[in-house]
Amino acid sequence: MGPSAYRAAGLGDAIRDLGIPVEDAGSVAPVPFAASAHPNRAIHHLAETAGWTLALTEAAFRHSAEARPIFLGGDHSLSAGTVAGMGLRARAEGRPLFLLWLDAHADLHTLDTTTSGNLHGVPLAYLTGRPGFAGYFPPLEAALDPARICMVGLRSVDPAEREILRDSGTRVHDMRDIDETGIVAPLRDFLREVASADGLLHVSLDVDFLDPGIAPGVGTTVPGGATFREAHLIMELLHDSGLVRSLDLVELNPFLDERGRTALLMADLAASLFGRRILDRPTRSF
Ligand code: B3U
Ligand code: MN
Ligand code: MN
Repeated sequence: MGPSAYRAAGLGDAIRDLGIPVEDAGSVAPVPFAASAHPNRAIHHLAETAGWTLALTEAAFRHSAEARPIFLGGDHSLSAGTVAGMGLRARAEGRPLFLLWLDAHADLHTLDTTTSGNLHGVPLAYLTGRPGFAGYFPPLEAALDPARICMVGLRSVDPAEREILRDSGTRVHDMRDIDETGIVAPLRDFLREVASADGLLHVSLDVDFLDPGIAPGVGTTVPGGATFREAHLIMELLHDSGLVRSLDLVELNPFLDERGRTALLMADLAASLFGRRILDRPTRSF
């Protein structure tokens, strides 16, 4: 239902209004994937998620040849496919892929460490090539270097994820960091690194990155999230950088939303990322 809610919220027109041609490529259909049964009994929807991952990897690679795709979800496990596909795109262009993960969570569980069994908690472990996915998820052709990931917004991290993050080289800015130093300097720092490596940047925006007071339409709200202004500022800085190639909008649950306000906010944030601004201003290099 998430993609329908974004369509109803006018996501396509919001970007068209900026003078950017938009094509709705419709829905991706999962392909069958014969995943083995996993000994961790908590895991559910494994074969289905693996099938989606395969289909989304191919779709992301194909659509990113000529466009800057926006992937609408849906569960954050979809990033296992979209980021894998963008990894193939980056490889085809001979450039490194960088990933900005805007989320309350680290989504770094392996199939062995997840206790909830919710596969939205595992995409980053899969994408960085951590062990334990073989036979259960599609083979990963281009693993992402954890040092090319920047996480912003963390405020709910499980012990196993904390362990993986330590010494990973990933840039991590939890909410305390944002409170203490703000988001502008660390984000500019990361963008500078992407630019100097001539990288491709994928942005994955989980609804629960935002404070539940402004974005209630998600199953895993965590208090103390990004404000309206912080989130828009991030999108504006991303736009000014000119580095973003692709975007996930994930974890929207319209059943939990209030009169579509979360869908609308997410669509507005995407519009900011694609260039909507309050006033024209000289683009400040970062
Ligand atoms: N780390 C917990 C909670 C969680 C992760 N991602 C979301 N929630 N959205 C888990 O279930 O893996
Ligand atoms: Mn997530
Ligand atoms: Mn999350």
